[in-house]
Amino acid sequence: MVKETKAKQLRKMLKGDKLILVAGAHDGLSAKLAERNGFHAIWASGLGISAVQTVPDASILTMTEFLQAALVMNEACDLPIIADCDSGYGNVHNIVRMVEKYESAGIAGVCIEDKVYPKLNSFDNREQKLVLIEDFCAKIRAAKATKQDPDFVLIARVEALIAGLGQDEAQKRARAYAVAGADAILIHSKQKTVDEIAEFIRRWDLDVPIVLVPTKYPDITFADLERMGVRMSIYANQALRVSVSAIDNVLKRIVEAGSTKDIEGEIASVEEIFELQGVPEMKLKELEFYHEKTISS
Ligand code: SPV
Ligand code: MG
Repeated sequence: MVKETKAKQLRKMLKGDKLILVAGAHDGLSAKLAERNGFHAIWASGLGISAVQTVPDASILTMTEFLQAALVMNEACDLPIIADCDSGYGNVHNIVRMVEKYESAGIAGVCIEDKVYPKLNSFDNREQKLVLIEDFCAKIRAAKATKQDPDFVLIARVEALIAGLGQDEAQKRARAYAVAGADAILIHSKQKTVDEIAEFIRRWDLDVPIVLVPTKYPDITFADLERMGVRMSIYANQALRVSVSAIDNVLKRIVEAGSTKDIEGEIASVEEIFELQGVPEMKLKELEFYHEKTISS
């Protein structure tokens, strides 16, 4: 039987009525850990991929570097990858090449946001500049016209609330992007409560699913999201942030204690790392390929 593509899996989830839980990843290991913990898809986070190279999330890395990172995640786990493609690395011509490259690499879907290129992370407190609605609709049309696989997903991200342009502008943009062919609308907010998002959703009456990134309003629960009819919730940077605090904490304690005795019981064993790297499968392959079973356990 032919295996369902990851794009089809993502498309099916998007068409369903269950909340899709998406974990932000910054490398293959974080993608695999998200899979192990029951998430349904991976967000190849622009913030995360930039952060692990210690550069700002401000279109500093190239599309090729972001794609390469998404590819590593795609190979590391069986979950569909949604690539955070920022503002699309340029204009409509860049979007065409972007979709060709991401789709042919087996990425299940991409998300583009209506900010200018180069962009700034949404939580950067400098001015957030948006492109004209018509220019962003042209990007959506270019992406739709380029993709070969009908299941390949295109998410359009509205940054009007982030830019402080208000609810009317957010609705206007979201509607235009849905009409231009977006498969889902990601509405982003940096408010500390859910009110702004709730208001947007109350007014949303198109049959195009809503995606949230509840970083700044962490009180919202899965049950709240389901009640509000949200289709996808992206936990974009928690894995990245915990890795920073965990690494920092352990390294600090080693230096302070002068040995690793006290932390040894708290950190992953080398065997667990081997497991995540696929060493058990590697051993099975050796048994399969060598006729004399001389492989040490
Ligand atoms: C990312 O993870 O890169 C995102 C989400 O785009 S945010 O950082 O909230 O902009
Ligand atoms: Mg991003």
